[in-house]
Amino acid sequence: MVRELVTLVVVLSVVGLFIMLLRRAGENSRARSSKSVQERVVGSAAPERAPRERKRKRKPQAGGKRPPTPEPEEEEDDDDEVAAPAAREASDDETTEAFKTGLAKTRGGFVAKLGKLFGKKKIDADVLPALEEVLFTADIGPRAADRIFESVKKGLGKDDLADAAKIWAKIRATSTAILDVGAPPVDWSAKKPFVLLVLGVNGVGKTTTIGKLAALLAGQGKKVILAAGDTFRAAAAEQLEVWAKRANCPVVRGKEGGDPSSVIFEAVKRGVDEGADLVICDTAGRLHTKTDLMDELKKVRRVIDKAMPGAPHETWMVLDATTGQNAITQAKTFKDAMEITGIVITKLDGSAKGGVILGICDELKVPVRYIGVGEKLEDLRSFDPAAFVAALYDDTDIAAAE
Ligand SMILES: Nc1nc2c(ncn2[C@@H]2O[C@H](COP(=O)(O)OP(=O)(O)OP(=O)(O)O)[C@@H](O)[C@H]2O)c(=O)[nH]1
Ligand SMILES: [Mg+2]
Repeated sequence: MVRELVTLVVVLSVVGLFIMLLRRAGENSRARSSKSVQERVVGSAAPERAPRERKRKRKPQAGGKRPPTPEPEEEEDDDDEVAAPAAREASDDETTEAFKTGLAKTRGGFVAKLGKLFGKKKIDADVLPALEEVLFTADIGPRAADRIFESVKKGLGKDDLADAAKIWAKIRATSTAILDVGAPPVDWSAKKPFVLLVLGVNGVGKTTTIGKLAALLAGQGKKVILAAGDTFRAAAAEQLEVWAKRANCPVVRGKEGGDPSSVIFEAVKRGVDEGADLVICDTAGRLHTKTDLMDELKKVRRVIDKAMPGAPHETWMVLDATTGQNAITQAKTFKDAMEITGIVITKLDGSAKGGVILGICDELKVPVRYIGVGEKLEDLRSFDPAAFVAALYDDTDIAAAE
């Protein structure tokens, strides 16, 4: 009996032990399976987040504009919106209207006289001598005057000369042909940095034009460096610095009375080292008759070429429209002394002699690149021969211009 009881206890203990072992095994397996779920959650979350993080880092680089920020996608869109208006091209109508404002005085001068001639109820071939007189006294230079006059005289028959619209059309076509010297637009990205040297006589508007141009190009996202090559007086560099602040670009300047070549050399070198898009070099005003000052300019050009072989890529002469035919003489003599690749005509807003552009293009065969129509930052217009001619000879409101 005792033996049977002992056997029962042993069997029960073994069974209990077995059940306990089974429970432990079950708990272990649950614990293992819950751990593996946790691992999967973590493991699966990681690849999901990774691409987003990569995307955040990559997007600003793709734009190539700015370092990564916490919300780069939105910032980039904002920037594009801000950048767009600066880079926007004006429509043809806007350009013509803007030219008309700048040419108000010129339109009140010889253009108004033409308007009076052709505005008569009846016109005929007898209009020719009067046309010749208006053109030759119009500050457009004798060559341009002759070219326009001959195109009307030889290009129109007797009947055509009774039609004011046909005469205007001939004048417009010949003027456009004179202004279109066949130069392609300037490609600022053709060189890095693109070096532009600006010269001209005293007070024509070189520094002002450089300031306006720097603002225009910096507004399009270009990195511009200015060179204060007018070391003749301290005020010149200070004036350029004021413009540079407005345009938000650096200026390289030297000591008053120092060598302009070394300042310009340093600016071009800096442009090369820093990967700038443009270096625009200001120079002191000078008369073409002063040999030593013209030699100084030649030295400036040689030194620029040392800092960057092949530079300057453009040399622009600034001319003041209010000086009329003097501007043509200045341009001709400067061009004889050195290569001039572009012209800027300033102060058209204050001059009745805007037609001088015709004479300059006809004599020099150098393209007019910009015109200045005021003293403010925005008063620089890219020159478009067709829009200029349309604005100059717009006869729809010729009476208002008289
Ligand atoms: N109305 C008008 N004034 C202008 C224009 N461009 C320049 N000016 C003015 O002309 C004057 C001379 O301009 P600057 O830019 O100093 O001329 P600059 O050729 O650099 O002169 P220098 O350095 O002394 O040879 C300033 O009073 C300018 O504001 C223009 O398009 N219209
Ligand atoms: Mg100046």
